Amino acid sequence: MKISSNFDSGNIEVLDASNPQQVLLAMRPDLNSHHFQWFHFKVEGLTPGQRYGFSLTNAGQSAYRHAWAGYNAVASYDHSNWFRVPSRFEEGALNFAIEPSAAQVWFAYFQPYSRARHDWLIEQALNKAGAELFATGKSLEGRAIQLLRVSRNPQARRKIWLIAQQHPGEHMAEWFMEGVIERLQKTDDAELDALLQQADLYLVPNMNPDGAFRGHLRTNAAGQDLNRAWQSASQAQSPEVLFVQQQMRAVGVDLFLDIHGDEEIPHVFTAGCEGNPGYSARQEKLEEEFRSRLLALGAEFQTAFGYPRDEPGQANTTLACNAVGMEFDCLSFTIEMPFKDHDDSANPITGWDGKRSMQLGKDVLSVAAAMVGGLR
Ligand code: GEM
Ligand code: ZN
Repeated sequence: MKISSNFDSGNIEVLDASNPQQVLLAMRPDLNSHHFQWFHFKVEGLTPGQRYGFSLTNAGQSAYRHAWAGYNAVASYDHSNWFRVPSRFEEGALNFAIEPSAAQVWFAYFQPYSRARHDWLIEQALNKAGAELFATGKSLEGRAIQLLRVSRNPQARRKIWLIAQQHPGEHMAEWFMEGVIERLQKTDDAELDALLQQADLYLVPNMNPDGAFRGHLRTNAAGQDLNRAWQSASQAQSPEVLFVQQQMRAVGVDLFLDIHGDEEIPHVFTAGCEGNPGYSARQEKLEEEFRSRLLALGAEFQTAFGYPRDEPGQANTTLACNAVGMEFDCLSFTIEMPFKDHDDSANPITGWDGKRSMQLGKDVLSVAAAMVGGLR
């Protein structure tokens, strides 16, 4: 058996592979940071039908160590079709086993969104969705951070921003963006037409390419959590955020959505700006309208479960959602998708996955279309 992780978003260390029934593994922390939770590795040389067991021995010390209960790892024989493998969190380790039907299998924390697919997605956006490359930032390690603009009416007044995967292990976020970009390729979409009559879209499909490539959970190559850098972005520590902030200040923002994944909560939910200094009744009404419209259209979404609401004035304004909502006095949300499943419509075979993330992206465009006239 050969175990490898020296590829895009790979992350695993092999501690002891002498017993194929219980291969001992460990997740590697983010560079210059103590966070870890993401894993992604390939196992080759398997005998189909035989049982193999794997143990992530340091799961109990991970960033969200309470998140493993009720979590099942994902696996794939072709790195394209992913399925859940029953997993158990016991004595600080996450254990799962497989009787493979092929000689090789990949395991991951969530269906990975590769850099190769990212490059393809940018091409799709430019060649098929009518997007233009509005600006390109650079990560610390020199990877491109594309800011796409979709502008179909020169008179459109609203600016709608969607950014994804500030947290590099939250791969569902770029799947969501793929859904957005796929819908933008439709030619007979009245909602989309209405939206783009009034608004330009600004899309950043991947905010943290270094972290994603390195198999990080939460930080960039400097060990900086980008979603804590929005009051102190710097070229040295967080050029990824600095780039987007500069573009936002040049363009303006009327609606901001920051796309994330949550390790613990088995539901799709939003987090808003209720704790911001200056949070207004107007913003509150817009937040309520967004949530009720997303519910009403039957999206995989709910409002019963989520983060505790911030007390008035107590928001952490280093977060993108809060910083942008405050600076631009606009509707601003963090959208959270689960690593586990959306229990309101659970699918034990796949759990929450890329396809469902894509659909949510499409559904959110419908809400934006319905609300675009009332954003200001
Ligand atoms: C969070 S972001 C959400 C918290 N937002 C509000 N408004 N309370 C983070 O950055 O830690 C979760 C995530 O990473 O997905
Ligand atoms: Zn996140």
